[in-house]
Amino acid sequence: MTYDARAGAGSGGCGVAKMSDTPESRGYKRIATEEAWATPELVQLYTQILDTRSINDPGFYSLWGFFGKSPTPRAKDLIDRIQDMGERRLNDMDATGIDMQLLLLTAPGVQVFDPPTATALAVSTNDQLAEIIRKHPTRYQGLAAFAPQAPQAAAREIERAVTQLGLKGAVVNSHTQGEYLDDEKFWDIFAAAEALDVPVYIHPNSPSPQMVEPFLSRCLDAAIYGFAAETGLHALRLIVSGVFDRFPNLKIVLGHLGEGLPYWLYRIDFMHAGIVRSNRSPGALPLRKKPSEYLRDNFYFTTSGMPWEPSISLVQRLFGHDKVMYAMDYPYEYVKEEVDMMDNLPITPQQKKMFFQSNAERIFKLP
Ligand code: 1DF
Ligand code: MN
Repeated sequence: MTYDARAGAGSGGCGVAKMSDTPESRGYKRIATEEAWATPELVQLYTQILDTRSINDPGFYSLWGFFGKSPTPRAKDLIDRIQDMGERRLNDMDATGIDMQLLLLTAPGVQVFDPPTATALAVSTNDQLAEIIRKHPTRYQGLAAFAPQAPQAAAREIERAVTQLGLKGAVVNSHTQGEYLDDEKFWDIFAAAEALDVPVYIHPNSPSPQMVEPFLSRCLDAAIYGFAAETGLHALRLIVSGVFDRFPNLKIVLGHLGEGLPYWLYRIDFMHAGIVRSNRSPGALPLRKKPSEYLRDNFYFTTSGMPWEPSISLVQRLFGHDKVMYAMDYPYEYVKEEVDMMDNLPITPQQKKMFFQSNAERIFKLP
């Protein structure tokens, strides 16, 4: 497969869905579960950071630098699309046959700001998202942003967003200023999600400042690989820290088919057992289950940016057809042919409906 995904993404030349392509004719709705949006306010604040270099996060500047002083046409196009929650986005969804988007505030969300700013921004962003969804409840649903920098306030905001605004879970963009959620100071967040019975989506971010340098120097920091290294590490840290022994009903969603972890499971289980047996580190204490069993019991997976049958079928085989959901990753990924490819996955009609529709409806409790 040789195409320029970046040139294709957001170009608008992605083809138009056939008139006959309806949920009724195909037998399922297409629900895309990792779709990015941003408020004008957030874009403005990111622009300020770019102008003043006011944070210490090389990964941020690499990720958002494309939108710097003289943005390319593609950058302008992306920035327009990510903020447009009206006609343009709805038309783009129609053009690729997407019935509903689950909206996630784009990476790194509010996690780069100081705690009070980030907490206030999460609240106002979630209010705006709820308003957008109220206008188009059959086309949009969404997850709550929150600020891990202030864990107690974050837990309260997740509860407010779910119980009062009707959002369907929460999204975190991996590390927060180099910190990971396996630190117990963050666990009120997991307690809230578990009590509300809603998932936490761990969305990628650039590798943390501690590890980004060797990625940056070969331009491997973002979606090409760095996101998966960072986010897979985050998920694995949660597992070996015992988060799921403490919160056995906590549900985590990973995009990009599990950020590489499914492929690694045999080795992770084997090595983890040895590390624990030899008492190698206070950071790796015994767990009730094997790492792979937490991935099976507590995790769900989406296909964002990974429209490739061998990888999709591996994850379905390992964890079951009830654990894998469709995602596009609009507007970063916006390629009609990828939707076509997934329509033609070699699975039964019943499994296809689970993949595109009913898993998302069940896991996110969509209306
Ligand atoms: C990109 C991709 C940028 C994803 C993102 O946030 C992002 C990209 C700024 O390709 O430039 O979240 N992504 O989810 O794959
Ligand atoms: Mn994404």
